[in-house]
Amino acid sequence: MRRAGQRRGGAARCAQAPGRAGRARAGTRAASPGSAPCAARRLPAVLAPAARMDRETRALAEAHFRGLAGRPPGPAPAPPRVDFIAEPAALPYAAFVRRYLLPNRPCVFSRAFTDGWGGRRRWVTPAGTPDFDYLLRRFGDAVVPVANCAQREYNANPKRHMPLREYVGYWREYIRAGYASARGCLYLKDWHLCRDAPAEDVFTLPVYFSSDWLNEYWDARGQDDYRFVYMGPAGSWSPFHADILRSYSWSANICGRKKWLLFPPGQEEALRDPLGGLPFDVTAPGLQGRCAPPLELTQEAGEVVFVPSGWHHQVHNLEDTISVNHNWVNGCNLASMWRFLQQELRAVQREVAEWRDTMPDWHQHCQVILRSCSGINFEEFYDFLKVIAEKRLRVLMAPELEGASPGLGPQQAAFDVGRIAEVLASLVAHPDFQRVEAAAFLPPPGVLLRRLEEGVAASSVL
Ligand SMILES: O=C(O)CCC(=O)C(=O)O
Ligand SMILES: [Fe+2]
Repeated sequence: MRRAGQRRGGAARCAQAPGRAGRARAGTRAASPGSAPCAARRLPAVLAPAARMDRETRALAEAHFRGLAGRPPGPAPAPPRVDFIAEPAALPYAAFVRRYLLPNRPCVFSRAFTDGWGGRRRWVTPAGTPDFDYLLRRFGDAVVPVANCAQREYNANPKRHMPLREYVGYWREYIRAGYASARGCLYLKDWHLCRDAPAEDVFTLPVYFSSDWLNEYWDARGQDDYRFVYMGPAGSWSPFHADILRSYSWSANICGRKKWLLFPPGQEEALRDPLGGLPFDVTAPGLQGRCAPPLELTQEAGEVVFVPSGWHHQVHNLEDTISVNHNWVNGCNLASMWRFLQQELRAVQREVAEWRDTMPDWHQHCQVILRSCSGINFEEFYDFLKVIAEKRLRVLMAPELEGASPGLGPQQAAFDVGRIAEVLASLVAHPDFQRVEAAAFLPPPGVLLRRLEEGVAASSVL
């Protein structure tokens, strides 16, 4: 099973959820001292400024999706360059939605957006390098996932776990030896720092990224999160990939610099090998000229990159670099996530087609494989929609309770409900969803769909 195997070995955050699948594979959580359920941790990120869609932005966003009529957006031409937003005051939330989120275009936020972040103050020396002594004092015993950039396992680097103390010791030695080591170039990736050390104030969630259903869902379930820290020496890099579940990503440099190569959705098709596989390293000889050149940008210390949904990318650390990286999904890329899950299920079904007639619970097995490859199956996707939907329905039906769901103004809630209704209607009609044990669902999906449709009707006058 080349395909499933490929994914199993995929870059953890990029090809796999941090939840059950990630833990089952790598044991990250169990191995991490001090890990605490998300529900119990301080949530500076979640309580940050709220994504409040105004009426006009909601109308624009709804018209955008009406125009698509459930179809995927066609291939959009790559923008000539990546916009740089220098001034926080120059980009209200509504402008971010209009210029970047809906057209699914990348942008870079200046360091002014991260001035004052705890991580930028405490994790960095006056010379702008990682403050190893601080990191050791605070997190020396934490067990962290570390990838070896010199090795390849399917479409990612193999990872192992070690105490941060050992990793920092390696990193210091690597620098002393002129950026070389017999152990190869090691890159600390996908460390769930918020989950493992909830008291550390590293970042303040920028308002643009605050409609974040993946983290809202996992926080509600109290199990996990999609909030990560990366740190590695100059020369460490992340192979070519698109992010998990067609999520957006945002990536902020606490210190150091990164080079990004960004490919608009669809452009990766020209890079496939004869077996349909994607390259590991798009800078390898022989690949140049196969498709339009990627958008290339250098992200400086303190800057934040917004990576849109479905854009493949490859990332190189140009200096010793620490970054905070989150994956997020909301009403604007929910349909892409659902399309992706359906594609993944079809791929799984193709791979195991030969057992279809002899295995009585073949469909159930396909769902199990889907979850282990993609981090979520159809049943959990319903649970995800339900948790997010119910909060929004509460806001719409009882706006005076808004305090219970900070950040969810009525326009935002109304937009979200409309997006969930569209995707849930498609899920409910899907034959593979209809095969899932109905008793697993409370409320029954048809009931939730009706409540959402009532919510959409009621909010049309808002
Ligand atoms: O910084 C890196 O090495 C990879 C970051 C990335 O792929 C992302 O934020 O989506
Ligand atoms: Fe990524």
